[in-house]
Amino acid sequence: MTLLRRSLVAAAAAAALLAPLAAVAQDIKPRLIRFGYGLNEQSNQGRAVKIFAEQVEKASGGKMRVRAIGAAALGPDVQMQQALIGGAQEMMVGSTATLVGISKEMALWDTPFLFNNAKEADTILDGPIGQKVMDKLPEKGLVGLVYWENGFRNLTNSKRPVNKLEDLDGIKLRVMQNNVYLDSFKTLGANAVPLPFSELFSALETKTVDGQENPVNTILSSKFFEVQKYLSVTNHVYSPWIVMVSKKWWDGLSKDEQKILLDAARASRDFERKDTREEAARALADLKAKGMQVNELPAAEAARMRDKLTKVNASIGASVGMDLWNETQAALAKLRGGK
Ligand code: TK8
Repeated sequence: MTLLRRSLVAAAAAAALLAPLAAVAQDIKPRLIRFGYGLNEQSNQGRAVKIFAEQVEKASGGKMRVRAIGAAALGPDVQMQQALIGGAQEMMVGSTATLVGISKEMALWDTPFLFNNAKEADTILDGPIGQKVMDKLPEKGLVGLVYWENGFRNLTNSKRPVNKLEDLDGIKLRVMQNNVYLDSFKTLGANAVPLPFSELFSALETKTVDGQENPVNTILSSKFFEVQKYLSVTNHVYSPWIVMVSKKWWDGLSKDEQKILLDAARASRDFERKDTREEAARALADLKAKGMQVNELPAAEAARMRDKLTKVNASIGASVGMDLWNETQAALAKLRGGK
């Protein structure tokens, strides 16, 4: 054989070999899931996204890969929600409160003092009412998988301890981009300013705002203790996070792939709630050790705050629908009445 002929034969043989390989490679090219979140990697949110990612990769035998992208590197909650709707991003976890502009029923979870404890929150969120609220998402281009715990929210600021309602007067307080929060804190006398979470640390640092409200876990993991002196324990609302998928993308998955995601989301939820509660139990002591001055509101003042805050309830009922509102109140009454 001439040299030319030999190399032609070799090339043909190589092509014949490579063709099926290319087809196989196409087949096993993993599905990439860009999973965005707002807090940093060291937070309870970051830890739980990691658990989710590991389970998805394992259960799919590496055919689904999760690229976890934290610290709002894909944008704050509201921007990621739009990216999911448009199909430019596959998954995210964020506050239900920032989702209300898209799905008004989510405002149910903004109700001040709705839940008395974590058990009530779990029961309602994981039960038919939580599902009903989540079921409103697909018509908006989103699929909700599970609720995680952000937690009961507390106030911090750089001006003074909040011991009574009047101490909030004129405090420039960052709130989430959500009308219930805006109205609630205006009602309490604060100068409420909506801002995305990703801008919060520097807004506190530069004193663009005096204070904010978030669960103790976030106050710790986002290092707000570096720029906030006073922490007032108010537990004014229980704030859930919601794990969501782009519906555009979800609809193209097989039933098996969807099940892998749902199973992993449920496992991550169980991990996340346990981890968050363990961290919350030590967070106050940690924050004190880091120099924060912590106070509990006297009971009479807490009652005044509660009284003022629950004035927004009527407007929440109107916007989520009175059926859903009444169903929730009835379910809670039943939980509290029947042991
Ligand atoms: C993180 C936010 C955060 C929320 C807030 O993206 O904005 O204060 O509590 O957890 O969703």
